Amino acid sequence: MLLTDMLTPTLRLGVTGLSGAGKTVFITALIRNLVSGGRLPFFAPEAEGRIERAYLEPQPDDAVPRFDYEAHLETLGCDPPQWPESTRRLSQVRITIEYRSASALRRAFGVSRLNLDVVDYPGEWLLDLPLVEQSYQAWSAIAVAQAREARRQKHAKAWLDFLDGIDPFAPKDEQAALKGASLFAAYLKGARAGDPGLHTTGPGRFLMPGDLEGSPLLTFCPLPLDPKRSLPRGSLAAMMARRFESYKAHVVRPFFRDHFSRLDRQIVLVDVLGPLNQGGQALADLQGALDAVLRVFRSGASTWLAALLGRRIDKLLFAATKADHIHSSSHDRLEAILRLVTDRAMGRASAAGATVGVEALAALRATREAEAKVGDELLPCIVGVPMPGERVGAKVFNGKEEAAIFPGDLPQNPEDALHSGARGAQIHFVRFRPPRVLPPGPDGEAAALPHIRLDRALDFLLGDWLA
Ligand SMILES: Nc1nc2c(ncn2[C@@H]2O[C@H](COP(=O)(O)OP(=O)(O)OP(=O)(O)O)[C@@H](O)[C@H]2O)c(=O)[nH]1
Ligand SMILES: [Mg+2]
Repeated sequence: MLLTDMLTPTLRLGVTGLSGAGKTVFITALIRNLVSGGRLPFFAPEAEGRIERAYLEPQPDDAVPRFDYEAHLETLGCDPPQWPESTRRLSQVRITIEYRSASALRRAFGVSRLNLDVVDYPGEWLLDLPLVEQSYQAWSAIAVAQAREARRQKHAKAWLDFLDGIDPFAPKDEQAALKGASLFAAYLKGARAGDPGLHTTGPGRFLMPGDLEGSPLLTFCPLPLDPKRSLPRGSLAAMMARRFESYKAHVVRPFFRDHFSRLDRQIVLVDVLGPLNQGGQALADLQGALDAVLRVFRSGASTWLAALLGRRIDKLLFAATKADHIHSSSHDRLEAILRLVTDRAMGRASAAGATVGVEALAALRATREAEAKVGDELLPCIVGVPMPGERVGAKVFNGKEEAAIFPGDLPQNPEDALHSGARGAQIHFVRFRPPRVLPPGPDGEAAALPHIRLDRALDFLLGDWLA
């Protein structure tokens, strides 16, 4: 190793977000914009022409696969363009940025370097964060109550029927554990597939097992228990509790210790628009799930994570993703809803002394803006190619033709978003095809990828490290 490698500072950026929030697209767009010099007028080091070059380093950690940037770009570059698939395993990437410092003194020592380390993982695994601080009994009580809620009950019926037919205090029984775990996993997956806006208590690996497919670590499920009653030795409940603890020890703690405990900066990506499409209940659900996850990141000695944290996250950016689904005149309202949804997490981070930012962004902009005249009124529209099968009224799109869409107005008062009925807010978003990602031209220059405020996000997260 060269001395310069050892002296290069490393910034660990946490990209946090539930499944579908836009992590993989964000990381791909971030790399591409840094490596191929995107249009980033609000990213000061780039705008000031101080970035010499940025490139992907060979993987620093032999045990973790490299983020498959090239494959994601290739997917986006297909004809017709496709979005990357939902992430199934953890991966990591190191981008080295060579830049000239803004300070004359540091410039005198030549080009400076920064390593930027980013991890991508299936968003479902985040649902495991809150488990670490819960006992098996407490988790069971929450999970069983949640499964009985109206929106989830229809998916959970087979598992709830199974629970009604067993005695948690009967002697342990492997077949019962296997059956319970498989019905519980089927419920979580069914709920997710039937209603993508529905968040459950996890465990995340039941939804996205990764390399734990079929592992005994996943043969447990919640049971209807009195949280205050202790579990008799040798009972089914005691066996389940032991496996829950093993899952925490062997799966959850290492995941967070290795990838979340040493973050310097964090961007929390939130898809606010998806739940908005489904109404206030879905938004409240997102609020609850995010709060449970982000709670673990609070500082102070009382959390297990804080105890592990050598470094402290000093800057957090909360970002509402996919802002290209709405006209820019609504971006302020989108930010206001994001503030409401992440209110408590933001409060905790600020109180702990971190700098907190809020932004509506699109890492990869799939639409452009237009105005459509309807009667005497000019409506702010967005124009893009809706994904095949998307509909507006009776119209079903074929994935090939462009359409101008008025998705509706976001509520002026963000509180109203939480209280709207299903599909009641007169808002309807459709998914668009990604923009065409052109291969580099004969001169090797790649065309810049369109985005909305990705440059501001980069400036907030990296700007001062590149000063
Ligand atoms: N229009 C638009 N859509 C986006 C953007 N970012 C993400 N999306 C959409 O959101 C979907 C999910 O994005 P991903 O980046 O795969 O989400 P993720 O957080 O990695 O999800 P998991 O891998 O399941 O955890 C994509 O397939 C796109 O449909 C964006 O900037 N603009
Ligand atoms: Mg992903």
